[in-house]
Amino acid sequence: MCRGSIEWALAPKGFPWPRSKPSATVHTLHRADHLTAEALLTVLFTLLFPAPRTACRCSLYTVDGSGPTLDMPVPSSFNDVGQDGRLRSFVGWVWYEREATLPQRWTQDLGTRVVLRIGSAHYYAIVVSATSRASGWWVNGVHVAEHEGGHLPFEADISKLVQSGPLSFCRITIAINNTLSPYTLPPGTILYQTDTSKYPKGYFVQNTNFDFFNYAGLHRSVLLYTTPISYIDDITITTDVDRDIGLVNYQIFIQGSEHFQLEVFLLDEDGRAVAQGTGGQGQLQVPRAHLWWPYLMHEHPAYLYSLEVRLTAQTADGPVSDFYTLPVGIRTVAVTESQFLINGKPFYFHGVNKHEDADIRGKGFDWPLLVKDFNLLRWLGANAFRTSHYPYAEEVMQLCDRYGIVVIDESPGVGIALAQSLSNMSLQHHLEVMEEMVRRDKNHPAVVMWSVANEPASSLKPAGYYFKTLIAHTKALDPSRPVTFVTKSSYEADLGVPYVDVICVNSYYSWYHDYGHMEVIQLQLATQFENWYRTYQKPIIQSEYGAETIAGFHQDPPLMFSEEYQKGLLEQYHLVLDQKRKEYVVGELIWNFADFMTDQSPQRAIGNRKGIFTRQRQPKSAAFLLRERYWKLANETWHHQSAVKPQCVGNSPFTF
Ligand code: BDP
Repeated sequence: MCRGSIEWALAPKGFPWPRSKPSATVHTLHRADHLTAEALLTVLFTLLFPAPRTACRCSLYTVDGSGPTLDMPVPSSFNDVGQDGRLRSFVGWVWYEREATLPQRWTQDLGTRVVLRIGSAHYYAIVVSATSRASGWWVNGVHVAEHEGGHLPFEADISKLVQSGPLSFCRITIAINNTLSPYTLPPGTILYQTDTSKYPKGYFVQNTNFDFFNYAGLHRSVLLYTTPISYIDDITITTDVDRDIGLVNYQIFIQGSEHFQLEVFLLDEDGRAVAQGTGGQGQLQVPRAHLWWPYLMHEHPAYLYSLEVRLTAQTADGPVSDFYTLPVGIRTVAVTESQFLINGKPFYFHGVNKHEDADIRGKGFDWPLLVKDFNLLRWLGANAFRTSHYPYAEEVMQLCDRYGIVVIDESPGVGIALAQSLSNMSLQHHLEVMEEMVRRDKNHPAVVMWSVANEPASSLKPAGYYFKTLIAHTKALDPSRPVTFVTKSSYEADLGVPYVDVICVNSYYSWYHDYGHMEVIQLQLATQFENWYRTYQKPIIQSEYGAETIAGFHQDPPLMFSEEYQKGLLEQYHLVLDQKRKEYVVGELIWNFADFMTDQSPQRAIGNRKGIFTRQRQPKSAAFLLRERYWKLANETWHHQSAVKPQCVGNSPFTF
């Protein structure tokens, strides 16, 4: 497979988000914000898929590239852009390919390191690159990277390849397989149907235990960027506060040279240096620090300093310099028996669960959609969300930092239903996923807690060891944040909850149980909270609750699926939440922010309709109910001395 002599790098240790900087250029293969002229010429990848459906990874090596092709935008899921139903439900390998003309300096200057960065390829990806136009695609290519898991970035150093010949040309081929197994995250199974009286020969379907469509493709940015050969590979920031002094602890990792000097400056929002240091690790002290506060908790939320890191390294070819700027929010997070504290003040999560999901693009990253969602969150008075049920795009996390939207950052550990998926093999992969996720998101002040899974089979016997190990590992990777997973097991049976810092519990009273009977919600919900708290004395978040609602369906008295029923159910939950938040309930996250696509089933009318917004982001009646509640909660939890309180003014988008 590896037909070249290139030294290829699999997901190096660090790789901070590439930002344009004096020592680096970013050349995106598709996005408008960094686009160069060459990239504009071809914005479409070609997707090729073999006609017979095959779930076998090895078909990659025999396929000759024949078969239908179509132009494919990136980022996007491939499923919904075409008119061929077979592509929508396709399971197996697809190939993305495109050519890029590189700036001459990248290919001629051996002191430049050229990196290919893939934001997300769902699910399994093999990347091959070539600099020759000879023979067809996939031939003469050099294997540059391979990655498992659809929601986290990976990189390959392709310098040697692109600098090996006279051409400023590079072809990138990315083979992606969306087949899931009991050992992938999320897990899935392939069911072969062998009864030839009912199914054609070789027929199979892919089954999953999670409730969202298994969209696949290149979901996030594919970038080419450069650094010098000696470069800043990773930065870890933790912050603390001592009276009014902000403490910023930094650790910087360098690659490509053992002899270097580092200078570090912390700039405030006006660009003034407020602290400085030298060396690979240290502590910066910021007198009268502006803290990073969540949205609606302070009149100046989300204060971000900038950490400027300047590297001067000695290499065989002389000195080189690299430069990186990282936004830094100074804040603390702590958990007591009954509270979640941010900057020492009780924080109540009033927010949503989301999905990366939209018409046509599926799980493909889309700036207008993202900005719309943030405007809706702020309109709603939401101060938090959970990245149900996988890590979201890096741009999402960046906006959370900027707007003060607090994040429970969840791994793709969703649908862990079989004992096999709690095996050592699965655990090993899950540990690696947490490493990738913590490495990617550790410096975001908005991230206040890790969630390692959603609704796993946590009452099965292996779950105790699995979650003990997984949570301990995550804490070792990042001792500065609490760790949880989201449970739907009973308080008596759950074997993972003893290891979490905060209990996150999902329940669907009067929806999946006692459906139609809203009168039982208050009793059942109060019992749920009391049982968990009596057993563990840990703060609790109602991490999901909600009701399926078809926008425009009205029934009074309320019936299931009507807007009135969704509102009525929410109101019943709120009555109990209002009692228990005075004691130990520290948050409520509605299921779901917006309607989203799922597999087809008799329970789903073109997707899950529990959104308070439609998939097109239009409000159902419940959105207005929730908005009133969230702004009321915001007024109660406003902590700054200033008398100015947040206000929800009519329908104005500028509500603070
Ligand atoms: C919860 C799951 C979520 C589902 C939701 C539902 O965590 O992924 O979409 O149920 O059924 O149990 O709507």
